Parts: sequence; structure tokens; C-alpha cells
Amino acid sequence: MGVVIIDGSTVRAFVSDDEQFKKSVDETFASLDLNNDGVLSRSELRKAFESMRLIETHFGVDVATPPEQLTQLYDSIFDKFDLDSSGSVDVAEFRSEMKKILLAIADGLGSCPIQMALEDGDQNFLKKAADLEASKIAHAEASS
Ligand SMILES: [Ca+2]
Repeated sequence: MGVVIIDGSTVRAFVSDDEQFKKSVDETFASLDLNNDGVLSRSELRKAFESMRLIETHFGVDVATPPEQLTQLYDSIFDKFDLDSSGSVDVAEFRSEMKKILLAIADGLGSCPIQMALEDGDQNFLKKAADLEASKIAHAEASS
């Protein structure tokens, strides 16, 4: 369990770092593709969002959402990801939608840093964004 501090520019820098972003998204996609068929099914994507805890929690505070409302929410998320309505989400669809989501989060954060509490081993894009920024700062300090 650790705490990272991120703001909009942290997230934006992560998304615009093509190589790093693609690597992170592809790794996440692979770990979410539980049956290894190369696409995410409705239930695989739902598990992904449940594990990211973007919906059930609001900045780390649990909020109660009725199950039927959650199912509706996850269905609409799936439909958003499944751009060609094929009934599954491929890696390109996943990449493009994650980019949109993260940029929306970046806009929401603006220049207001927030603290995020994270579990060890969290598959969390915001943590990856923070890690990337930390490694860049460390690199800049080492080379100066
Ligand atoms: Ca799958």
C-alpha cells in the first residue's frame, strides 16, 4: 500500500508517451484477457473495471451503488469500448478507449493534484502514470 500524487499533467504525459502507454495498455490487456483468446469479453472487461475501482470508489472512499445500476453502467462501458459492436473488445479498441478515459481524467484533475492510495501490485493506469513521472524526474536528476 502506497500513496501517489498525480495531477492532470502527470496523466497527460503518460498518455502522450506512445511507447510507454502502448506497453502499459498491452500488458494490462493481456492480464485482463483471462481465457487468452485475444479479445476482452463483457465479463472480462467488467472484472477489469471492478479491479481498477474507478466506479465503486470516489478518491478512495467507498460509495454504495445498487447492483442493477452497476450492471447498466458496465454494459454502457462495454458498448463504448466495443467500437465495431462485435461483442468483444480487441486490443486496438481497448487502447483507444483507455486513452480517451485517461485524457478525460486528466481534464478533470487539471492542475489540482490528488493523492491516491494504492494497493501493492495494483493494475492501475494512474499509478503507472505516476511511476513514469517519478522515473523521468529521477533520470533528470541523475543526468544534471
Ligand atoms: Ca478473452
